[in-house]
Amino acid sequence: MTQETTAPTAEEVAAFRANVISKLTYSIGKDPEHASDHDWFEAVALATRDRMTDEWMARTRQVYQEGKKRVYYLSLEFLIGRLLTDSLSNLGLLEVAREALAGVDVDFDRIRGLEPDAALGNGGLGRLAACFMESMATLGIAAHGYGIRYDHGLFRQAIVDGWQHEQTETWLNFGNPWEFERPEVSYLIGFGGSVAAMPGTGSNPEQSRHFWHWAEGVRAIAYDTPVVGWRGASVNTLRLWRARAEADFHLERFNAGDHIGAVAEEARAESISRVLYPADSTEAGQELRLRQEYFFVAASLQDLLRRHLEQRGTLMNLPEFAAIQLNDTHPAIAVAELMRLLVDVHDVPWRKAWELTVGTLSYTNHTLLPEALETWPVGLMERLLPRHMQIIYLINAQHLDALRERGVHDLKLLRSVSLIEEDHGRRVRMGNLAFLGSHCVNGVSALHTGLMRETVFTDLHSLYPKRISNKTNGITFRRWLYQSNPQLTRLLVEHVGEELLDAPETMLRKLDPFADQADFRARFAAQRLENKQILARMIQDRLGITVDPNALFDVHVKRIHEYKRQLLNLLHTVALYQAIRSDPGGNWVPRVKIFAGKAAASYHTAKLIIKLTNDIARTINDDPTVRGLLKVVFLPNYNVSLAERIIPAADLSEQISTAGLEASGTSNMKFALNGALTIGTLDGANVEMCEQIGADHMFIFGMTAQEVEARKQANEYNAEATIIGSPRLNEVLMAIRNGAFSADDPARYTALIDGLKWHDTFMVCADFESYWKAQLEVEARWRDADSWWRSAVFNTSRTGWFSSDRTIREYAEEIWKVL
Ligand code: DL6
Repeated sequence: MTQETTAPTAEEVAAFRANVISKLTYSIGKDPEHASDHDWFEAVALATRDRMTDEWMARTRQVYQEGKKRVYYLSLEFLIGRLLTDSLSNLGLLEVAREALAGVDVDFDRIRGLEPDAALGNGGLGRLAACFMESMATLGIAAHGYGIRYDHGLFRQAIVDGWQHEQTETWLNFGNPWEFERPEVSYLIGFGGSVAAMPGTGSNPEQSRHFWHWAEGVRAIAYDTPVVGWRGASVNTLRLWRARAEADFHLERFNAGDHIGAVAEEARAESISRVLYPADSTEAGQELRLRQEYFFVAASLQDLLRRHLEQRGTLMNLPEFAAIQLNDTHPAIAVAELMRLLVDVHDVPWRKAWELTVGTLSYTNHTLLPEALETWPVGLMERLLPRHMQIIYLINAQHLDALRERGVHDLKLLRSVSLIEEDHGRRVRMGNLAFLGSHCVNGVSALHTGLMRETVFTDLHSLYPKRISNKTNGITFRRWLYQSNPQLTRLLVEHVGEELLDAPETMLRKLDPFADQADFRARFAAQRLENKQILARMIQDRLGITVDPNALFDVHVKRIHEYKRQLLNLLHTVALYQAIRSDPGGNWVPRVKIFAGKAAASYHTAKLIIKLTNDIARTINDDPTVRGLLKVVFLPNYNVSLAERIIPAADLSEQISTAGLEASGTSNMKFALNGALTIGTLDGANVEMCEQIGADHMFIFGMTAQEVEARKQANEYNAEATIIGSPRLNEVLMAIRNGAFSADDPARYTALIDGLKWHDTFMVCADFESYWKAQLEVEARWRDADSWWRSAVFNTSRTGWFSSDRTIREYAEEIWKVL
């Protein structure tokens, strides 16, 4: 598929081929006869990077000359995936590259599959950052992403005997052709030590500057990756930091026989960028995690202040020319670090420094889950970042004083808005720090933002009522439609024209009338079948399971977490299995249940849910009575590239979190854009999808967030009674509990099922019957093909609003003030 407006000319193809061969020869040192597929991949990537570089430099010069305001997106995660198709497609060179390689007998599709996924993120939050980078380049916003260049990204998931095993991810084994190492761009980052007031700067803590005598220095080295926008609109920079020891290797110690000690310092420093922190919304990390957060924030702030000073000569106008977005609380230490740099290093008076800090920073909240709202023990902060702790105390004192001056004396309220949590040992609340240090705080869906105002930030919101706003997430259509689903893209372009590619937000709506045309629906269904056949082949190759592409592909792919309720889907799977077994001759809708996702390494229950999925899959797939009417598949190692294969092949998208717990979700948007129908709760962005697409074209079920909350508050939820009231649910739970799927270890799921009976924190049982009914509606709709495909078309045509270009435009206009 090409997104190029015209077919490539012979000259373009020849020129690109010459570039590739030149890279192969002079950068890789191979001649075409002896080049491996990997050599070809690298040569094409390098040639593509060259095409970006001219524009990148021109763009950098232009931003400088025009004195444009810059956006800095600070994120501990960028879930990039592969870049080859993305970059070529955005440059309009996809077909050029394909033809250029075909001319030397190299298959483009084979070599693009060799690129490792850059998995520098855990899930939605990291992927959002990657989509935002692409949208900012597309919209011509001068932006820099800042993060960490982890040696090892998110672990590779192997499934052994049904259990998840974590294996080291090695994306850098063959180098990274997209990046430029910048050894000359490096900063020293301190840790530990002590703090002293600078002599002669006064005893008032607000007026005195301090000197931080750190005990340990770590060097941050920059690596730059160009990020190109659609049709090469502009090229921005993703700057990732790698940690190196401050001092060179200790040759004298080594020569004296201390071979380990000589490298210990290097190992300690480099561990900061060694591995992406493996947990996601579970117990947040300890010292190393805090070191990572401070490391990348400190390097990024030094870097951007240097750039600003070089260009403007003063920091007094920082908010006018720089907007720094904190992606979750992970970079929240930026509030204290920016204050430290301004006050201690650049001699800015405290109050002015605070005004500049708040004016420059803004913060996005991505979760209300208490375990993911970061807090750091005061003791750890004092030991690792002593000056920052002083600054945090001072910010807090001024904040609480100001409130008292405004007549706020309610102790409960003052305690809740304090930066220090006193109840469970003294801890610094990073969410409150980010809130106070930012002029704008945003949630990621309308429901989530409302809940932020009503729950975690209710008191801060009452004091700063204008600070919170909503910016519903979005996805880049370039990757999630044009590149991942060329068949559908081609069909859409054929019907509404090339303009669709440039303005999908408005143009997709023009497809609405086609939903009522039978031949269009047939072609829409045909492209899906093609994608399903591709996925079916992959399932056969990877798992040896044969699935029928004509069956309903019911897909649940995302991180494995109790609140996302893969367990609810499994209960439905077993209920369906039991129903088919008791009436094997019934008129069943053939279904393939497809699961994929990683569990945090330390999250026992999530890992058990993966095992249960595989146990259920084995039992059902081996049972001849179901005659293939139901198949269950768990595809290992879910990542961006696998998502690009699965999403275009899905008929049904499972978005079934307990209402109020999924901040937004973004895979929900990707599925809908590709024409899958959603079965989901009124949670996160599902609510706005319902408004855009229409509830008739989705299967909404379950309790609302308000109902969930009301039940919790009333303390009236009794899962056991619910189970007793539902013979179907009871039978499913008993089967799992009694070892029907785990004959080798019949007690394997006892605790899991008893947990549902006694606590059911995520209200799985409460929503079961409603989910079962919604699934019956799914089957009824599937049988009525006209109605199904009509809804499928509406899902695609009405998802334009969820483009990350729309989201970024909102950030740019309302928060960053750059458009
Ligand atoms: O905003 C991106 C993404 C949302 O779509 C998901 O709903 C939400 O769970 C995720 N949040 C996190 C937060 N984890 N931590 N910390 O990943 O953000």
